[in-house]
Amino acid sequence: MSDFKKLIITAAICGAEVMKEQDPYLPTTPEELSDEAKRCFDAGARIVHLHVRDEKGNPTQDAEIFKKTVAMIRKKAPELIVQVSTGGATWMKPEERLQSLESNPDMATLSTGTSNFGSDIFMNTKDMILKFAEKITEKNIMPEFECFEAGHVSFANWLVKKGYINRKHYHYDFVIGVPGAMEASLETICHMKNMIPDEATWCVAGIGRHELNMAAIAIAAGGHVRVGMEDNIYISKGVLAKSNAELVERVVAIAKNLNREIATAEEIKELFGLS
Ligand code: KMH
Ligand code: ZN
Repeated sequence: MSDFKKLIITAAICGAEVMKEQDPYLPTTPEELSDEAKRCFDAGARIVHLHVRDEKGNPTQDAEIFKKTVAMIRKKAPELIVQVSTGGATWMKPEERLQSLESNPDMATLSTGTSNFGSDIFMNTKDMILKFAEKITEKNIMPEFECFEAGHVSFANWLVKKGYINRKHYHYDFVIGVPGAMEASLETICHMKNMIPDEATWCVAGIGRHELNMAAIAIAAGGHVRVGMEDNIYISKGVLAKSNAELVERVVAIAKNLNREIATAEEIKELFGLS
């Protein structure tokens, strides 16, 4: 298990699935996303997991919108680590998804396998993953392995073993509780965390009503946490969170009660080998 004891909180502030009609508090414009990223940083998040939307509020991987949003985040919260999504939305083609890398982020997600995603399929074939890994490596971006299934952890390990990804440090995100994919449970977390290399770090993103309990388990067990409106829009049963920062504050409170300090951005950059 990694020696890094402090807690890394990632805020997934928008995603590609929730729409403003469902949640009027969802940030979607570059202005709103950058303000929200800053609020989350102030609340204790050190990584922002970023998707963007077009003028109509629909998911897009448009390079210019990513560039504009990332630049605004860097201005408002210069220390925040920016992680762009290469997952996009389920219907997007690989080339479209890869455009986010043009925004010069610190990190990017790398989904390491195909999974069910509600009624859709989130497609990540071996060829696609190798291409994504190559592009991410070319740009010297730190990948976060997005694992929706246990086999995705195996494939991420294989990428490392074969040298397709070669970094100072590896960070895995277990996205659990997506309808049709790996269930959100203590057993799932234990199984997936036992598969990763010793010095790697692991993060849990529990989907929907699983967000809070899975975060609590991860914090207690030495893992790290992702929360935000991409994964869950409620602060309590039937009550929408008014900001992603409320969801971050809630995990900070759990961490404090469990005596886990929140990592600084500087400490994470050192661990991850981000310059
Ligand atoms: N929106 C999901 C289909 C990622 O950001 O890398 C994929 C996703 C993963 O959100
Ligand atoms: Zn995402």
